[in-house]
Amino acid sequence: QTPPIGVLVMAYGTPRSLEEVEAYYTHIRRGRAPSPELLQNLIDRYQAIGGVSPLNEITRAQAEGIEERLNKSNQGSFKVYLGMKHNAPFIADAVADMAQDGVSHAVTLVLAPHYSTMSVANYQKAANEKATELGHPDFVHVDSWHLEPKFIELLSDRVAEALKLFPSKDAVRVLFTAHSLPERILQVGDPYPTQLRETGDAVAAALGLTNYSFGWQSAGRTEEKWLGPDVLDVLRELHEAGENDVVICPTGFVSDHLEVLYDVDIECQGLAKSLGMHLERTASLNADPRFLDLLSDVVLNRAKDIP
Ligand code: FEC
Repeated sequence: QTPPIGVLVMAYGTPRSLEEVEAYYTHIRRGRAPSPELLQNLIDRYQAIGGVSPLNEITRAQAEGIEERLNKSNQGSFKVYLGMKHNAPFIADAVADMAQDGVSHAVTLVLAPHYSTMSVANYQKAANEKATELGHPDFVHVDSWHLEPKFIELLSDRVAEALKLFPSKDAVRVLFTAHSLPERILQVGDPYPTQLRETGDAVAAALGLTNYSFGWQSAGRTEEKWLGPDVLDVLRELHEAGENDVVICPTGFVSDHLEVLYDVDIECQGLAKSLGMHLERTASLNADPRFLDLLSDVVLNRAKDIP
């Protein structure tokens, strides 16, 4: 019996309880423990969204939905493994499981649409390093899927739904956002900012939007310069210019988690309320069947490159 084709689905990961926050944060900071103030600040944010992030649950549902679709496709048998960047099950553990199961070839997919040397590339590096150590599997990577027609359709529908919440949608500003990264990525010609722009432009074209722009959210708490403009500054500027109706589409994220439920729903929403603005956020893709159809198509397409 031929072993299944492996699919390594990778996502950010989240602490499963408040007790795990310190280890998680230390992992994100590449082994440097956060100061007590930084740690408390992060714990406070998790508490504000109910104590834990729904990210693990949603990621799991996404991975299961992808596997189910792949195995209905008649293109062979697939087994999905889930690997997280910053918490268990870690990417290396998932690769070890694949090797253990005798998986010789696998596709990797990161649950983030845009490629960056500081995001997707690091997921791929973690997978490659473990596979090199163990001798297999051989990976083909999906680098980005930010212009997949079904993704653009789905986001366009999400934006259209949010626009319906305004009495007149014509004057509403649509802001496409993604997680900020240190500005030094620009020096290596990183495609991340261009890819965000391409997604937003494609959604705007599909909907005939003209009043739209881009913002960066959730920048790290470090000294170095991060990609801007920050979405909070964008909201302030729009308000000053008399534009008070805004839809935020967190384009770089595919699930409800801290950066959406806190940074957008609490922080941006709090600012908007204090300025008397009307802010809506597009619903996250989560385990929407249309989203899982699109991701499994992306995997199937990439699996064609397996020898
Ligand atoms: O719900 C949750 O518990 C997890 C939410 C979560 C997601 C996420 C996605 C991305 N991040 C990206 C880059 C960075 C860089 C740093 C950084 C720091 C944090 C911290 C938390 C956190 N991130 Fe994250 N990120 C999530 C959570 N992220 C918590 C640490 C405290 C803080 O700054 O708020 C800075 C690291 C450093 O200090 O050196 C850089 C990128 C994404 C989107 C792509 C992806 O999902 O991989 C890029 C979800």
